[in-house]
Amino acid sequence: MGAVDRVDGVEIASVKSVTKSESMANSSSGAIRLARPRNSTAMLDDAPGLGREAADQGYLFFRRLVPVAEVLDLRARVLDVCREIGWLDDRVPIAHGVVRSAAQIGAYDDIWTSLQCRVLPLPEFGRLREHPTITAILTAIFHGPFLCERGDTCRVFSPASRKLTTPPHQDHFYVRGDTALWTVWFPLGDCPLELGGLAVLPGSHHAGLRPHRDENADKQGIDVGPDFVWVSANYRCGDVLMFNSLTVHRALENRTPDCLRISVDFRYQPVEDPENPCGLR
Ligand SMILES: O=C(O)CCC(=O)C(=O)O
Repeated sequence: MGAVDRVDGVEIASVKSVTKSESMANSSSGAIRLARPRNSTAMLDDAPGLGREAADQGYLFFRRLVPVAEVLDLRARVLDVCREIGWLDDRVPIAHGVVRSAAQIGAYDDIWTSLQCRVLPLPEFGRLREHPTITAILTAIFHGPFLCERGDTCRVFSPASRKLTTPPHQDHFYVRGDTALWTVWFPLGDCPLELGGLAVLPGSHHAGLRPHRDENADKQGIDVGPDFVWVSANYRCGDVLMFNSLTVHRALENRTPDCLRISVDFRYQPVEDPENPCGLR
């Protein structure tokens, strides 16, 4: 797979490198190279094929895997919480998810914890975590039964928050436990590149755990050189990205003028190692 000039019509040159801190940004600033992810949607009825693709690439990407209506139901509930917290511009319809001017959202602080406490128990959240289309794929990946609720998260990121943007990292650095753990990530709504979705490095899980560093313990990341080609997409509502806990991934910066990027990530692991991870990102 080579670098491409555009991903779904967006020039890669306009996607700037995002890193966990200004010091890292100085060492690796500049455009990052993006390509389209391999689309596994056509393999949904081929469980062995999905298992092979997952083992080989360390990620799977599906278009319109989960029902848009269910994703938008959860989005509406999360936006209610965002409004109550005071993050939204209340002159704009709540469904647009427009952020109050100058709000910097995405830090792992007390408000973030309060967001988790209010969103994770929602029935809409639980229904998506155990959606049959997702669990069927996980059965193919794990070749058998698995545990859910291994560290689920709802994320909200404001624009102009480069320092808060998720840096390149591997979940295993934070989760530890079983490297067979997989994360299922998707945006709650359409998420074009400029809104700052997730990007993964295909096949990076094969090289094991890499060194992570930063002065901020919550945002430790990997210094990835400029030659690596990431895959990301103009995600549409219902699209789903899945990746192994050793697969290197990052968020792209939210470069919209005023929109929140809202997403969820669910974690699962095979029953053979029921160690419950903690300290998840
Ligand atoms: O959504 C993000 O910015 C980070 C998500 C992530 O790193 C994960 O799901 O493991």
